[in-house]
Amino acid sequence: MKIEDIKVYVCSPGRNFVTVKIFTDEGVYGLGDATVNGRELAVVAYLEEHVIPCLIGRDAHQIEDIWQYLSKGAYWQNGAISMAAIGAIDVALWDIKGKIAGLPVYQLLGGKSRRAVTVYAHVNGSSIDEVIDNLEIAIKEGYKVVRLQSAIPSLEGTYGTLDGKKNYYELQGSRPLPPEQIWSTTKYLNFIPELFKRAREKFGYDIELCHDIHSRLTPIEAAQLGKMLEPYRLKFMEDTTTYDNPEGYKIIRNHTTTPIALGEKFNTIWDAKPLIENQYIDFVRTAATHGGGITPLKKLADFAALYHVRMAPHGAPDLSPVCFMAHMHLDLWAPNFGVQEFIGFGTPELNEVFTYNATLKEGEIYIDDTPGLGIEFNEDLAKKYPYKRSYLPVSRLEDGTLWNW
Ligand code: KDG
Ligand code: MG
Repeated sequence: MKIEDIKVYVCSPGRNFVTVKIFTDEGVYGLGDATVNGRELAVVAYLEEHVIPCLIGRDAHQIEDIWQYLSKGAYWQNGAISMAAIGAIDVALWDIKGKIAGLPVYQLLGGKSRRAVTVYAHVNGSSIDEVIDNLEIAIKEGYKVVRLQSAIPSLEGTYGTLDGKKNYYELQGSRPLPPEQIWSTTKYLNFIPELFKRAREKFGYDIELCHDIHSRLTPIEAAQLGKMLEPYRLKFMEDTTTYDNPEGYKIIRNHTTTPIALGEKFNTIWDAKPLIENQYIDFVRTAATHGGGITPLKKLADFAALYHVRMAPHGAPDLSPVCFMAHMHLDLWAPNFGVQEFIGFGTPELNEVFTYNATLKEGEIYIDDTPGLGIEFNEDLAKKYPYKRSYLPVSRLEDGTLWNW
């Protein structure tokens, strides 16, 4: 079965997505997601100029060899742009293989390890009171795991809040250039434990709670945070500090029993290796899109399992529904699955362009047995929603120093 053509589509049905479609000479096609938030067109150029010409005429069944060819064979290995491009090709090839086999992708990975995928919802607010009200709604909706983020008094636009917008999609449309936000670690650390205290006082300990810090702390500050949050028994605190120096995570680990999640920006298993083998982290957050596809994520899951590290794939709105479905298959299979991030099924426009069968019941997502990934992309409708340049914000300390966002 030969690869006949590969097309790349950029659309913005609520937010920008880069979608890859591989066509074969047997009439079967596959879909992949190549979205890198704020750098979308760089991946398109990488695919169109440097990847696609090398793949025409190759055997679509040779997923592993094609992965090695695009990675090792490129000389320039790793990096967010190239791995998103390779990831999209890889996921599309798994989609094709499933369709040819007449099996959903999770069956090709080894079959189901659970009935459905437990997800964590985002609960945000501009004050603790608002977060607590929104948490009550999420619990009533059936979620068993939620991520809590709150604006911090006197800090505009704290990460994780919606900046007064109705949802993440409206928020994205409002950023044609990177907005700047102010950060103060002192104000954050003085404030955030109260959020979790209030949540536990009102709702007890059955609801599992997570929190994302977006690498704003130094390792010792992250250790302080972990200790302060210990009484509230979080499922995990995510991205407390940057991962460029894995030893930083050793400091955090040595001081606190609050579990640690990391890895949404990893684009290779090698990024995760020292953190996993030293048991510095508990959950690895790598996405199929940014980590190079299903092929390396399966290896990552198996490696992580040796060290009791569980998978908690990134599920932000800037990953397309194609990545979401790739995660559903990985999550159903992985024996060491932990939890899947989930921000809802998106806007009506998005569900017009991408169609798939996934049902949320009591905080778990069920998919059906459609062969392949089980997702369709309507490229004609996608044309109605052209690309709009859009950025993540930039963070600065109160004195103007550029900081991690
Ligand atoms: O593109 C960056 C977003 O995906 C990121 O800000 C979201 O940290 C994030 C999360 O945990 O969902
Ligand atoms: Mg995150």
